[in-house]
Amino acid sequence: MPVHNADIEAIFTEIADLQEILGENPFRIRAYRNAARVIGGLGQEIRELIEVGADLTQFDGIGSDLAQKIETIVMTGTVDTLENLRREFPPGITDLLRVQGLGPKRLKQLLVELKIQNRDDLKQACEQGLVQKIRGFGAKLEAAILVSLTAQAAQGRRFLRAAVIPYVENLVGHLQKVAGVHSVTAAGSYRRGRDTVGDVDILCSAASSSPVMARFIAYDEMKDVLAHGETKSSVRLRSGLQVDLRVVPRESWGAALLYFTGSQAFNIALRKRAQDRGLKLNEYGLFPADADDEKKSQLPIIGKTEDAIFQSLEVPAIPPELREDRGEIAAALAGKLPRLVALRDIRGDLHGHTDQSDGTLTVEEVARAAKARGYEYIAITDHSKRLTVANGLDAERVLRQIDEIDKVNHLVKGVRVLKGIEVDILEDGQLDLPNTVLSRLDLVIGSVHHKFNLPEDLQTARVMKAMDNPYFTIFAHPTGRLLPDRFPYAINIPQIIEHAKKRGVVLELNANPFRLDLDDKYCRMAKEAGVLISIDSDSHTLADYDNIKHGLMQARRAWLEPKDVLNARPLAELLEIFKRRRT
Ligand code: DGT
Ligand code: CA
Ligand code: CA
Ligand code: ZN
Repeated sequence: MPVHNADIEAIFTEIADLQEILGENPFRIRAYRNAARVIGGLGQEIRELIEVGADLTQFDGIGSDLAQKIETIVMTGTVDTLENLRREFPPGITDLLRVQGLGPKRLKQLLVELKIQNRDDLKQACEQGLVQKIRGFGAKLEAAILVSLTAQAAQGRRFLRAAVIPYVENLVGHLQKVAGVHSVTAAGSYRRGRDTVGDVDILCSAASSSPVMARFIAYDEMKDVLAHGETKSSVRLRSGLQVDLRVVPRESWGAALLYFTGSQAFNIALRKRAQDRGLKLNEYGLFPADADDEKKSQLPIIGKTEDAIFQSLEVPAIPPELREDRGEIAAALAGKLPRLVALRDIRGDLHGHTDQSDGTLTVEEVARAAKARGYEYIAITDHSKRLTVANGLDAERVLRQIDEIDKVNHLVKGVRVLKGIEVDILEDGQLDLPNTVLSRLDLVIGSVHHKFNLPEDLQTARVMKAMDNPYFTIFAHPTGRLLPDRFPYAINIPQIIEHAKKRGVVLELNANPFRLDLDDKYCRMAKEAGVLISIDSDSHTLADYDNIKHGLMQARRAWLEPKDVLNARPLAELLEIFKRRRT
């Protein structure tokens, strides 16, 4: 997950808090708090500054030591100073620091006097009335802590987009049934196709809002109603997912959809475009800038569809996946919006497992599944022998599988089964099978499945060495992240992209919704460097072949066009690329 300024701010604040509990040097503590504040207030993402090689010591309160730590956090998601401090405390300490009303001083009292280890302990102590008895606490603070603990349980997490799809579809269906409803759709980060969503924003247009609100509140997955108004409500579902609903009149549908789809940064940029043209854009529509609020209702507004608003602003319509203020408005104005890759462009899938390793399908079943999807080709890429937990293949079993694939290619017509392997990259950058075996295959996917904790330079060198092997075709799930919370291992992706370009290696966008690796930003970086991306399902079961749609969403967010995607190429071209790589 990319590190945002808010993450760095939170880490520095936690370091300061923990040092304060330990009674460490007040000047160091203040330095961390200062830096946290400065970073929290920056208008630009630190990780982007680092990407362009900016000097972080230009900012107030950031010396070379803190600059170093910031870079480490951006690369790895954490820093030793924090990890070492955390080891001095019970594992629940980070959660406890987030409880409102508890500064480091009070938390220290709780740790010492009540031996509190985590939120559950604290909740219990509050319920037993032990907390109010501590010097300086009192009944009021105890009650406030209890409220904060309850609210916190449901907050602060992001949900996998793929995991909320069933809820969204179900809820949209539920609301569509209300009489007088015209359109219902999910907006927000969900519509933009982000890998995770903070909450779901549902937009509805209807003649009257109250029946829609009533049916929303009566939805049977509902747990808490957080806010309930005439046109706007917020609820929490039993799964913990927050859903915001807005009901708007039909005349404002397009304007509201545009606004609530966001992103916020995109909205600001588009509003500026409106201002520059003497117009005012908000969630109700597009107005002359000088219209005051009273007269507004009488003016003809443009707001019924997103397209109508884009047209009035003389901006070609920008797909939701691109609305992040990453240059899409300028590209649209220059007539250079990408023709985004779509499912119909995908001609095959190059990463999938069979029952020979940890999958469930036979080679023949894989071939038939691919044919049923209308694919031109499908690759079998089982694990290699080091991955014993997945029953990885040794040389002999690979050769047997090659024979089997030949047989299936005779049997099942109309789709080509490609011979591949997902070979482990060993710690020294060697591959887990000899080249004499790899040379018999059509393609070789390389993966890091162990030794995740190497320092960044060694991890990067390990993978680059593996890429030097002429049989190495695709680098799979390059950062190893697992959503929503396993950080990527430390690896220098810009350097990997550069090396991939040099060697003609393809990078994977693993479409498993827990991975989506490379992410959208790195895929775009690869595209710009001229490195091909392979969007692969990494299937272990029949249902997994559908993962491709999650991968496509990220590919679109990365501005990828069919020409940037390896498996949008016809078979003959694909085989040519594989062959070229080996010579
Ligand atoms: P999330 O929920 O964290 O995954 O991200 P979003 O983008 O869905 O954000 P959310 O749910 O807070 O708001 C939905 C959209 O509403 C957001 O993308 C843009 C719009 N929006 C919300 N607050 C503001 C605001 O203060 N200014 C502007 N310009 N737009 C906003
Ligand atoms: Ca949202
Ligand atoms: Ca929201
Ligand atoms: Zn795999």
